[in-house]
Amino acid sequence: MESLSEGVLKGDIRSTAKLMRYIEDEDIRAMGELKKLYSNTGKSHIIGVTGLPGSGKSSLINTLVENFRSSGKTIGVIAVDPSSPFTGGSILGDRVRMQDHSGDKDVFIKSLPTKGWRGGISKVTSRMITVMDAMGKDIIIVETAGVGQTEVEIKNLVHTTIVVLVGGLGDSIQSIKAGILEIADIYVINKADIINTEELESDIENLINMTITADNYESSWTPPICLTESINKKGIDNLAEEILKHKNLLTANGSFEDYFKNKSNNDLKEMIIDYLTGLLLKKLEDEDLYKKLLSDLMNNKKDPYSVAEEILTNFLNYRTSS
Ligand SMILES: Nc1nc2c(ncn2[C@@H]2O[C@H](COP(=O)(O)OP(=O)(O)OP(=O)(O)O)[C@@H](O)[C@H]2O)c(=O)[nH]1
Ligand SMILES: [Mg+2]
Repeated sequence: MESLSEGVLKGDIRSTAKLMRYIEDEDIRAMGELKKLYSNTGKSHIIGVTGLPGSGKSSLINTLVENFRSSGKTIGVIAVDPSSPFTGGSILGDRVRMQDHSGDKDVFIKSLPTKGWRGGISKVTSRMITVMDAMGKDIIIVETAGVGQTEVEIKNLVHTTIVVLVGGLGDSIQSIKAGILEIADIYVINKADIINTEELESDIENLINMTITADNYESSWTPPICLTESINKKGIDNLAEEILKHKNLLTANGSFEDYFKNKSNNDLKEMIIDYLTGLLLKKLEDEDLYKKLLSDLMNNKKDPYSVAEEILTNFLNYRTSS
């Protein structure tokens, strides 16, 4: 019988979906397949699309995919969805907004909930990228909402980071606080049809100028600002061009390949840390001192912070003196 990885390499949707389910469930069977896929990776251009909830990321991706498809590129999309009723994000929502491509076998869309990952969302996303890369997708787009940690993590997961903003309402100031602006390779100001973009544009220009004059600025890339109306499909050709320019620069200066080396290194560390954490905890729990301190904690004689400190100190002493 054909293995899942063999199916993935042939572009089989059912094998791919099944392997992705194993990855989501942290099913050990995923590892054997991922091992076999790794040598077929390192070709896709990975693009991150982040920005505040509701800024139009999914609509923009939908339109971008159409643009890339018209030039014959195959696409994978990973939508990390906030799954919160307050942001309006939902697995169904993203499917609906990207449904233009549901009948296209060269577009593979995978939605992931943000919540409930033991090992963190970046590990699961990284493994999904491996699968789509091995599947032969030319371009892989990762959508994350800029809330919490994810927007900073996305920078390390992709080659090209696109930050989607909307003018008005002091949006730029909010975003600077959230730390999204610093990570942009390309700025998009979306909904240009309904909201004035000038103020935000000049704010971003100022920010870019500040970054360029900073002493530590070494890059030869100045982030462009693209105005879009994703629902009217305006400004998308220009955005696609900027994405390609960025890819060409990364390829020319070696960063395109470096990304994959860093990814391998991160995947290695993540797997080791996962395993070691479990192993160490189990060993610690077998220690008499641990049991005693745990019982003190349970009897309200101690607080968890002091106990943790005592355990770690003792454990480290034990390690260094032996
Ligand atoms: N007028 C206008 N509306 C837009 C534009 N782009 C998106 N929208 C609308 O904005 C709303 C949010 O769009 P989404 O694409 O779901 O935004 P998102 O950033 O993916 O949202 P989350 O995934 O929930 O964070 C939808 O109702 C879209 O139709 C645009 O260019 N102009
Ligand atoms: Mg979305």
